Amino acid sequence: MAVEPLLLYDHPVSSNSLKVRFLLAELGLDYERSHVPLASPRPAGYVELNPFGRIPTLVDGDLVLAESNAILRYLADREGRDDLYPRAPRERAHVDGALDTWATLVRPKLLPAEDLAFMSTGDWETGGGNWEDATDQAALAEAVQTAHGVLVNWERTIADNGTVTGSFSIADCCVGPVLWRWLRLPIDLAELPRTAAVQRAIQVHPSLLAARPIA
Ligand SMILES: N[C@@H](CCC(=O)N[C@@H](CS)C(=O)NCC(=O)O)C(=O)O
Repeated sequence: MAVEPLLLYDHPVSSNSLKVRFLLAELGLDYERSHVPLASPRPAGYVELNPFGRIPTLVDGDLVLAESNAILRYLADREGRDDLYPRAPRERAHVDGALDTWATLVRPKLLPAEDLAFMSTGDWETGGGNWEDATDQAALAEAVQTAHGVLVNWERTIADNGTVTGSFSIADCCVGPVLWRWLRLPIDLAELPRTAAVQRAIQVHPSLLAARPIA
């Protein structure tokens, strides 16, 4: 019986989609991509598949899975990659904690600066905005300060070897795309050496580059 290829509904500029492409590259899995426009409303067929209309969604045979972190967990488990998502409860809890911390506490505080810097300056379908062109530079500076503030706390939760949890895992796939995007924002990470080390490692990671990041 022919095995259907994985199908990823994604968008080239979406950081949540890039997370999944980053892991798919790391796992060496083939997949097809279906472009979902960021403009609202989303195509009706997509909303049928994913009622919240958010991007990405992964289809694996009869499994339809939304939520990028759930997709990361699923794919690592599917491929039996305990190194990327450990089975041992304590180690798994550490990675799960990192994923949840990022999604609930860190990511929401970084997004406003990205919106101000890029949403208003570039073509969001193709990326390419520049923070220097943002009209409200004072608001952007304040949003960057807020982001720095949350990263001060995050810094205290991560490892000191250029990974989030001590060895490369799906937590790095989760945070990588956003830290990569922040290379294009005016933030000073001099006092956050662990965060800066993760950002440096991600920047040259072959699987991130294979996932073709654009910003
Ligand atoms: N919690 C969801 C969030 C997905 C999400 O918000 N994706 C963005 C693109 S990165 C999106 O769909 N934005 C369009 C919108 O909010 O309407 C996940 O992790 O997959």
